[in-house]
Amino acid sequence: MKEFIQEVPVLSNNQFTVDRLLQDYLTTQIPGEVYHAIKPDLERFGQRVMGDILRMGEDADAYPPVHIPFDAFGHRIDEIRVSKGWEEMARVSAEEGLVAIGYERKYGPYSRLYQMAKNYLFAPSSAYYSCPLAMTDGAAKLIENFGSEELKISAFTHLISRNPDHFWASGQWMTERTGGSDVGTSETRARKDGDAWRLYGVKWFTSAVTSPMAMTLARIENDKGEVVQGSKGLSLFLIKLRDDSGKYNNLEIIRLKDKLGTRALPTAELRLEGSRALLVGEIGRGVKTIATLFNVTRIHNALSAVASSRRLLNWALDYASKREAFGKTLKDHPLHMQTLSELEIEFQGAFHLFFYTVRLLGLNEAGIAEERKQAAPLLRIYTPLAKLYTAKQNLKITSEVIESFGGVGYLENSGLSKWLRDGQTLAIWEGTTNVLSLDVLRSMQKENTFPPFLKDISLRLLGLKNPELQLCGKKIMGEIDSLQKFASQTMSEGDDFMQAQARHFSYSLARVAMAALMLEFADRPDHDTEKYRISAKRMASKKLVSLLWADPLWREENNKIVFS
Ligand code: MFK
Repeated sequence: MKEFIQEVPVLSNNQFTVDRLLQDYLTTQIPGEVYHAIKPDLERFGQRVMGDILRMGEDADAYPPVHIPFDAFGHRIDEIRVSKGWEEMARVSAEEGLVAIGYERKYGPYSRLYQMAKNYLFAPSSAYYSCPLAMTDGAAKLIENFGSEELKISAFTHLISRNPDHFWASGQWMTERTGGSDVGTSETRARKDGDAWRLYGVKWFTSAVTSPMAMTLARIENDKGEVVQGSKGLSLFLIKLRDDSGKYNNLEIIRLKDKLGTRALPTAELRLEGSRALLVGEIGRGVKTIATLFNVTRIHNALSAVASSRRLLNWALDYASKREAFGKTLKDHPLHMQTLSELEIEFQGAFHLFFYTVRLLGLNEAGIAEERKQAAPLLRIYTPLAKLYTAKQNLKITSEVIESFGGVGYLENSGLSKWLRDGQTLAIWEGTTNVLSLDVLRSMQKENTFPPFLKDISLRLLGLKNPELQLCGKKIMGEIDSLQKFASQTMSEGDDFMQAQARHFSYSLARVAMAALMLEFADRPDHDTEKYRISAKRMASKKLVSLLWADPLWREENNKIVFS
């Protein structure tokens, strides 16, 4: 009797040419001559991420970094040994312009779409080298906006270099023992030493610690050693890890973190013992200034989430067309197909949410004055929305894809379990779901982002031409009404009330935006839209808005539910 052995599912050897949505999206959002110019590079890169880059990523995952604190003679050396694959990825990132493209701005406002499309192909093959790239991109943007002329030469040029020997990745050391969310309680001190600043303190989570530089926060002491408490006392510093002779800049690696996932990425605890640092931006404006950086990394976070979902779905689709059970392939089982199509629709929504945020970033940086003005408040609210929603959604998709492989999906050597471990970080680093939901409120309260958000969506819905899609648009307009009413009512109930429902509210905004963007995309006459029309209609027919119309007793009730 012939034994049953399953066929191994495979991924296409070109992640660009196989990605119809990505190609259609870029075709419709980028002028023809620009797309014509960048397409060959994307096509080539789509293949490369399944070739040598994938092997680098596999090597990096197989050989996680190791910390060697002392040499044989007892000298403190704090060597971090990383895999060959990880080292090579730094060089490839520079050569491929994965940060540079965003700053060369060769294609004006479309440069960010090009850059992020490339990173979207890269991230799932990179064993999270996407993390240092995200931080490098954020640091570049920060220095471009706030750095002195001297810093633009001594650091910025490295961050955006295409020359692997000149390229620097940057770290972002925000987290201390007092908290990753409550950054305002950070304890690190900055003391003046002649013209320089010296930092003293412990940084608790420092990702990509082998990067040559990092951006970090510290509290400046006055002559009497006193400091201003809270986030208003924090200033931003650039720190180089090593001096010109290659020695550490008065810092010690306490240990590498033993993390659930992203194990290829060297994340350390550090002690700063008088590390020389350069002040960036105004004294006491550290949190506000570093927000420029983390608003970029949050967009990269959404990128990693959406790109991972795509890669995993590609796997699940191939498996569904090969694996037989109950006498037919999985794709011929109605319930399996229903599950996969729901995941695909969710994925498409997240794809649009992410890439729309990227378009806004591009317009905000390189658009004409009017475009910049319009994009600014939208970018401010779409950034936390895209980050918080896609991270959670990726976890759901990852879990479903693993389940769709049955028992094999639960095996370590199927290669699937790592995605669940790695994906969990996307909902934590760069701000948890709750912190980001509160940031959505912050953007509404401080920067009045809600009216432009609603107006932008309404205009997109009102512009629909296809009668079926118009009907869907009408339904969403009704939901926008309820969002508006809810916001004005709850804002007047006070902060506590608004905060308690911030997550439901943010999810509702994200889902309404996803549906509107999908409808608009499906309505375009310039590409074959049947697949997108069906998906958009299905998305629009879902319950998009889910709000807590709580009464004033809600807080007491929550206490009873949780603690009594
Ligand atoms: C694959 C992708 C990977 C990405 C790489 C990840 C590697 C991991 C690296 C890490 O470092 S992970 C840790 C990241 N940490 C965070 O994301 C911090 C999470 N916590 C928050 O975001 C808190 O909300 C926050 C620290 C901002 C709260 O600080 P405060 O000081 O209590 O809040 P406050 O007073 O509201 O804000 C201070 C100022 O910043 C205000 O401006 P003003 O002083 O002018 O009033 C705010 O408006 C401004 N601000 C806060 N968030 C902002 C912002 N401005 C613009 N955009 C924002 N998002």
